[in-house]
Amino acid sequence: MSLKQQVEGLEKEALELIEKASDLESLNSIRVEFLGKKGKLKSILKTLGKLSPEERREIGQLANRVKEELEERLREKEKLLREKALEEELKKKKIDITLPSAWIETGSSHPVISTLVEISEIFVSMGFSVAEGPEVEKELYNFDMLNIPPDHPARDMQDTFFINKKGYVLRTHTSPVQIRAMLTREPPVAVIAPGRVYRKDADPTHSPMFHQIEGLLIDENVTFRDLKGILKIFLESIFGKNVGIRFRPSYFPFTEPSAEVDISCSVCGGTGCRVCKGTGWLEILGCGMVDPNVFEAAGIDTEKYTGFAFGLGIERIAMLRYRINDIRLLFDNDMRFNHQFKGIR
Ligand code: FA5
Repeated sequence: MSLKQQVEGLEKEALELIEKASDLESLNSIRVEFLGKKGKLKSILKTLGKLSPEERREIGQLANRVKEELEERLREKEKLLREKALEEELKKKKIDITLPSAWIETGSSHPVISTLVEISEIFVSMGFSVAEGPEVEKELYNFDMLNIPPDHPARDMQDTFFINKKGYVLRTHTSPVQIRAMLTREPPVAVIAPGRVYRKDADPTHSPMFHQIEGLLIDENVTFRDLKGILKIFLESIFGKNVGIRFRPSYFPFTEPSAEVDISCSVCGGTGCRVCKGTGWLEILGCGMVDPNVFEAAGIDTEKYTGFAFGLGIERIAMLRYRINDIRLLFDNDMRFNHQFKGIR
């Protein structure tokens, strides 16, 4: 067989094999077999030296054409096989977008916590900073230094949970943080103290664990008018300009004069319900001018400084905002209730 016939035969054989190749692997072995360094085409070309110059040119040209053609065919076939492989892969991984998705429960902040954060932000925007104190508190700070000595009837105003450590109680209000602030800061002082407090109390508007935010401002020439102004700004930002606000004279051992503040009941719109006990109003905070006895106990100059303090009940505010008619709903952890507050902030 002449060299020309051998090259043409090789071309035919290779083209047939390329045509039949069904995967990339066999295509690659065809490439190696025919065009590789030790491939069939190369070994034929090695014998070129034995030919006359004309024959060498002719076979040389033929071999080049065959090489180019085979390369071209291999490229085309490779493209085709790659597309086919991808198609099959996609077919295998086909996603049924009509299938129901896996249920992922998203959490949300509790209405009491969102209310607490929102209230804190309002006071922080007015220049108050946030202070903290422990929930297991010294009786000294929870009562004595707040002008409530042992055996004073005022201790009965807040039914206390005592613990097995003498001299300590579960704090009944956030007011002991006032004492902590006075003992550690120099006036002027402007702090709020949000946190949990505990009392032996349970009915639709009283919970044994609830949250308060304490406020304390000490400076020269602070008056009751400043207290009213600050609370008015705060209440209007939470409840809107049309909210009914009522200051009622009251008594707290650590403030003089003292007041309690009521808000018109948004649960019933003021007509009377079990939240407002038929009165149309709900008490949300206690406040007053810091009693000089408290300043003296904490070593603050009563000649120079005056101050106001307030303590507000977060749950009561959350109840009015979201029209919740029983405080206990806030702590039952019923998911049907909790889910209603998703995305309120
Ligand atoms: C006090 O706790 C005072 N420390 C507040 C204060 C601070 C007065 C600074 C003056 C100066 P009182 O016991 O009234 O006050 O409680 C304050 C608020 O907490 C109430 O207005 C009410 O909104 C809320 N509150 C009281 N008891 C409960 C309870 N058991 N459950 C839910 N909220 C309550």
